[in-house]
Amino acid sequence: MLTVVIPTYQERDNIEPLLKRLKAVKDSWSEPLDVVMVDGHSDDGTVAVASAMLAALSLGRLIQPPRRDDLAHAVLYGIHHATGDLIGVMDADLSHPPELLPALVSAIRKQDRDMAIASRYVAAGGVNQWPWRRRLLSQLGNVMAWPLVRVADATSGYFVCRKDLLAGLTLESRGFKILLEILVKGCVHDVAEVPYQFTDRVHGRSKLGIRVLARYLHQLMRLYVYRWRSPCRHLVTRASSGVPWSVESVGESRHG
Ligand SMILES: Nc1nc2c(ncn2[C@@H]2O[C@H](COP(=O)(O)OP(=O)(O)O)[C@@H](O)[C@H]2O)c(=O)[nH]1
Ligand SMILES: [Mg+2]
Repeated sequence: MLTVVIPTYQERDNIEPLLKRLKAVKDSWSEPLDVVMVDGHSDDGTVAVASAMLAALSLGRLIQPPRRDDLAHAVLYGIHHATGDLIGVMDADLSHPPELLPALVSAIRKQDRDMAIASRYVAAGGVNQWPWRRRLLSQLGNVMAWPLVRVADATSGYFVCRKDLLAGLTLESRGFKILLEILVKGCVHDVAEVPYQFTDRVHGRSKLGIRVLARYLHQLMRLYVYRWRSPCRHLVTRASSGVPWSVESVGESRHG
């Protein structure tokens, strides 16, 4: 089963089209799919719209950490509550087409990979409508991560991985790019990159800002130190049992 974790903050107008598209994917696919939306205490109506639609479409549920969270914390919180053997992570803003999920899952199940990344930077992938400055920043982010992980789009926010891949990893909720954190700490090499066209959001605003960039640089620095202290000794780190992963434990309040 695939559990899709979707962090949301002030995404009211994107929820309906996103959940309708996810429902269409679910209905035309043999893989069981459910959705865990993790809301960062939006006050624009996201919670009410999402909770009602998730229930009406029998797609999943919306949860909220007790406090206002960050993006990385929201994703980890969602993974913690996910029940599928596969975990997907995607934005709520329609930048990440839900129709790609079957290709991502198939790359894992049929090619026996640990992870499939929706990639903007492999052949046939790309970004639509980005100003050159955002393109440059994104490319730069990947170039800076290249010595750590040999994937073209290590800063993608859209991926699917085996949940047991996370076994034993301590992922930091103050980190920003969870994918990069998993790739580095898990020494994940068995990765497929599936091309897609990133489309910029139509509704709402990106939360990417200077603070987020600074956090990315900080995260990179910590990951370089981490890799220097603990080099990868083996290629695949697929654990079979035990505590799946660790993150500071916080209570839960549930909606819908
Ligand atoms: N729960 C939670 N979700 C967030 C937060 N910040 C952003 N998001 C969501 O995370 C996803 C990525 O954020 P987005 O603004 O699209 O960043 P961008 O894609 O880098 O421009 C979107 O679905 C947002 O609604 C946050 O602080 N908490
Ligand atoms: Mg986005």
